[in-house]
Amino acid sequence: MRRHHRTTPRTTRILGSLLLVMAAGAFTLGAAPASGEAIPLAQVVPAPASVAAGGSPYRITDATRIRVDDSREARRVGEYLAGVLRPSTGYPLTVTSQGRGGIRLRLAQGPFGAEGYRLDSGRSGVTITAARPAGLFHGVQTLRQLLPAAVEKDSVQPGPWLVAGGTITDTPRYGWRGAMLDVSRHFFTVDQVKRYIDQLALYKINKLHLHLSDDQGWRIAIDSWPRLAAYGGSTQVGGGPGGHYTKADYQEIVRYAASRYLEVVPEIDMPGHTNAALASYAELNCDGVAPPLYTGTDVGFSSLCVGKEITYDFVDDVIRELAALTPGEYLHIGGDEAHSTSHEDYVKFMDRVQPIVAEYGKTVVGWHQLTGATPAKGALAQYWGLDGTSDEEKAQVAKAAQNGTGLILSPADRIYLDMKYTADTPLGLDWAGLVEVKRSYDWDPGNYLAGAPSSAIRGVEAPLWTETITKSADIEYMAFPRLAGVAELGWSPASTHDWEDYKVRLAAQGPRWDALGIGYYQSPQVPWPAR
Ligand code: TNX
Repeated sequence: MRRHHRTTPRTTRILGSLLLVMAAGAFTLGAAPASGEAIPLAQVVPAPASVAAGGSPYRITDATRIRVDDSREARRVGEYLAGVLRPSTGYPLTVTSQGRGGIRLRLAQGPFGAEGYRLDSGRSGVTITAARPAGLFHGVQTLRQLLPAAVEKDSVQPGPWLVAGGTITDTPRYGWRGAMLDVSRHFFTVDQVKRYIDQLALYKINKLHLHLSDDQGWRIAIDSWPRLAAYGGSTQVGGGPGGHYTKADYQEIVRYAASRYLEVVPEIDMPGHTNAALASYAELNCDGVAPPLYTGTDVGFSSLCVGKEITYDFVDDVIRELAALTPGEYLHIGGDEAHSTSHEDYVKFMDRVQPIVAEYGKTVVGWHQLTGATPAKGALAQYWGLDGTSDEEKAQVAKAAQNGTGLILSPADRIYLDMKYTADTPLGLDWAGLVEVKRSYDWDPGNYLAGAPSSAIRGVEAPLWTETITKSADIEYMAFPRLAGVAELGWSPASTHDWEDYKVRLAAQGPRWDALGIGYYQSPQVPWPAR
């Protein structure tokens, strides 16, 4: 369902990449072009749908203004862009609706969809046109990558600040391009989550799935069941102090994400992965006895009591309060690894709980085990299987997809960001195998799960489970560079998929991450420029 085709023939693109590498080879492989040369339009990650390079570059100077339409949202995107460019350029970059030339953000009808944009660059200016503010925002991320990596620094840099001439026309392949952060196994503060949001926005990720509850911690305040957060949130893996978001904290995350055009998808994992809730309220347990808090890393040992009516009062209250905090369309109810719930109980539970989500106006998302019950109409299943997943399980998911359940693809042996890159990776787990950068990128979501119609594929999502992850530097080391590849799988047309081309574009991100203070894994598979 691609609207735009690459206007530069593939051979030209490959030749272009070769020339780029050869030119750069005079310095170091993949390094920034010599000053005075602009970065090629085709170097962007995720690869744009269509690139037509040519004409004079635009040079940002101290006279450049950011011109926006008279709309609040266009102005907001303009201010965001100014916030990115001012510290490194040292220019005033006034945001205004007056004048000519400069950097223009323009809302207009056109074949852009909800998130696409066109970027036109020439001697007199750069114009980003989109039908919706999200498209302007994604176009701004493209513009950032067309400027030297030093633009990402927070102190004044020499420039020059050239944007190559030409046109990029761009629109995403999938509407769901997600990242999940597990804030339950280890708690992450609002500021840590915001930092990750900023990093996700660089690559046009548009969903932030927060795994808000698990055996080790309940992380969101629920007024009607206050011990969930106060007690159930009081520890984490390893026994540290844990933490939780107040409703105000959570709303601040939602607001910040929205300002970067990401929708927050909250998850309360049920009926398994519920020890923190069971520990907080004895009456939720079938035997009426609260278990102790749990700080280990086992899975599959806890279950809500499917036969007790109070379980559904609890679920109703939690979903009602969480839905009220959620402007987005989706509410994730987990459903994975319910090894302590019988199949019969699991089906019964999901039959009771999915209508509650609908009652509060939200659409169900569940891990793919939900397809073992009866997914509600419109529900999405998040597939986290791997090559070794049994044929029956794959067939069950494919069958649900044939019957209308949408799929979000999160194959564990491809895009679980908590998997180690190599046996030497100091962080992470390896139950799904080792996942180097190439393996993470080199698959096609549109042709991945046999029997699932391609129309069922809503997109991709990269989960980051945090049993071994305790700080922002850990998040960044595991996410970068793999996250950029997931973003490309979700955004770019399948026709652009090419590891040899991608790895050169990816290498050019390294200096940007350095400038942003992102400590990434320097995979030997990628020709990073010398630092
Ligand atoms: C499986 S994948 C889990 C999580 C763990 C993760 C560790 C899934 C839906 N459940 O509970 O944290 O593996 O990689």
